[in-house]
Amino acid sequence: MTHLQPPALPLTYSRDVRAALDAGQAVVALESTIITHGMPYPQNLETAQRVEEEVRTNGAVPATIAVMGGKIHIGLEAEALEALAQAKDVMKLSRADLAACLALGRTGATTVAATMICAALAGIRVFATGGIGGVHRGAEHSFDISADLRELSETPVTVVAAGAKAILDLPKTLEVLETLGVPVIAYGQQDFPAFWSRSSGLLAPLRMDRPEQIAAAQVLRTRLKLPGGQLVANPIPETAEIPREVINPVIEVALEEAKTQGIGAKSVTPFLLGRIFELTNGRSLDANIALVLNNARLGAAIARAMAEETAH
Ligand code: PSU
Ligand code: MN
Repeated sequence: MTHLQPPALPLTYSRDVRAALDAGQAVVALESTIITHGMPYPQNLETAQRVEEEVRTNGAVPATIAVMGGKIHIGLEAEALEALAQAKDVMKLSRADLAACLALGRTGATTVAATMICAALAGIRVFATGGIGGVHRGAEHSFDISADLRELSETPVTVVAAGAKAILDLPKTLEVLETLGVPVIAYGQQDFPAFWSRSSGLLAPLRMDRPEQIAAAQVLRTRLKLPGGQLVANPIPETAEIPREVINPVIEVALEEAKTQGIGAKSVTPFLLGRIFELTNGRSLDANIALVLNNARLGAAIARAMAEETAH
């Protein structure tokens, strides 16, 4: 009896990423919402290129993920990255939108949740980004809780971020992560970082100081049949930090504007980040770039450790 082959996944790989995966080498997934819904052109393109370069310099292959031309791209060739950075009408894709974007033949940028889904499909287990989505302030009224949190509990990818974005309610975000069984690991310190600042004033539930430990924990999680990934909270480098007392009043102003202007749903995060950029005269963007580069370095180290771990 012949078995029907399942239809091929709508994935397409860049040459580098295909070769690295075939050889069992370290690969780090990168999201694309940060490119299309986070930074203005051309800083978005320059940053994306620098982040990819940072991953390479640290011994891993970068796989920037996006939906273009009816396919999920695992790694973008240089021209595709340039096209995405200038594209108009790009959908912001989370778990709910990924299949719809493909069906519509539209261009879509992947959030943390969608990047995790695509990375896992491609066999990539480490992903570096800026900050994850979480529980928004006032969520007790708006119910606005990012799908990123549930994704971390379901999809086996270790996400390296500078904590959750400080525009969020961080205590509630940590509570939901705990409820969902997501390990939250601060890297090299006790405190949970707050994106632009090194500390949120909250303790992280777990601390690790070496990439090998983080890699081993992800491998063990899967071996124990625990679904889901891990959040690695890597503090922004000191030289780029914006102290809490400086950024907090700015966040308050942006939140107030979002409220009066009735900004909701998917637009909240891009709106707030955009306003904070304007209100800090670009300082928040410089900090954002520095922390993403820092996360790319750590992501590469974890991916190398994971490639070692599974080679034995
Ligand atoms: N970085 C940006 N802009 C963004 C995001 C990151 O500069 O919009 C995205 C991330 O991709 C994150 C998402 O996964 O915000 C969370 O959005 P939401 O709260 O709508 O789930
Ligand atoms: Mn939301």
